Amino acid sequence: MAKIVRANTNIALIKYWGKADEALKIPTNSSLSMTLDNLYTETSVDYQSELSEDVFYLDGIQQTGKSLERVQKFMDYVRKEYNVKEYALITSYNHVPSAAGLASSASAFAALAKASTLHLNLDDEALSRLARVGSGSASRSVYEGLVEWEKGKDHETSFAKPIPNSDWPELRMVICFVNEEKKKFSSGFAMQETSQKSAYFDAWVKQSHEDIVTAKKAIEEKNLNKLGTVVQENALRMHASLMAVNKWYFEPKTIEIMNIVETLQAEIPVYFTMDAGPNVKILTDEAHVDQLLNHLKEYKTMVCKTGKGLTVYDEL
Ligand code: 2P0
Repeated sequence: MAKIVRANTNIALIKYWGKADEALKIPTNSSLSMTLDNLYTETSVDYQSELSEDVFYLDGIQQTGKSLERVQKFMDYVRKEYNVKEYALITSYNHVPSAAGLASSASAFAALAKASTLHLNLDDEALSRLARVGSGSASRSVYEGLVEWEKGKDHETSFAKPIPNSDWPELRMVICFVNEEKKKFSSGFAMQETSQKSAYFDAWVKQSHEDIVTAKKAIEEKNLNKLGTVVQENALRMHASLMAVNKWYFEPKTIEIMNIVETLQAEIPVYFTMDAGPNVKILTDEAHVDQLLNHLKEYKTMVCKTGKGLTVYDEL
């Protein structure tokens, strides 16, 4: 029986937004993320000589169309890169609401990168590069805790790695579910529109280089106020660059939660970030979670800690 690989999803503290190379998903800026502990994908890949194409089941349902094509394209890349001859039966369970800006593609392609190459025993750097080809943010889900994806300049140099001495067990990410339906438009499309047409794109790229430096310094100092401030600013900068091409992911509840967090900031360290969807994620620490949740009673929430990197286990 094929082994199962679990990959946790990650939330960017400093966002990836824009590609220098569309096919290989080389980004225009480095990004920094927190791997979460309880939103994950579990995947097994069983190569079978009798198959004439890859077959992909997601949450028990055989996939067709775009969902299947994206996985087949990735598997074709694995076959070519690592000289694999067979097609595979791929079975995946997503414990992340798909396509709602909760980065399901990050955990999905990190798990698939490892599950499709178990026999090759690749190191984490190679797995991160491979996961990136599936989905940029997946390069970061290879690792536990706080992670930096250095943009690099080509396939060899663009991969993620753990941030040294960044162990921060008190850190929490509170997810506020605004809408778990499929997002309005894909992040790939939104990134492309922004990088090609937004008057603010160059400024976004330039500023994000500085934001990475600030965030890494704050992590080194374990300074939550400093980290949270740059995290929130960076998210707003990303969304501002997108809004400048007449597109946004925010819904009324997104703004309501942003306002609640802003008011609370006078008292406690809480900072919001949003991705390619309307859901809000709030960065805080263990000591302030209860007070924060008291103000979010009318929303569905989930409290996450930092989570592990890729894990492999035998089928039960
Ligand atoms: C991030 N996002 O850093 C940013 C912030 C969304 C907003 O990475 O095109 O699914 O597959 O490389 O990784 C979501 O984009 O995009 C994302 P592709 P991906 O988390």
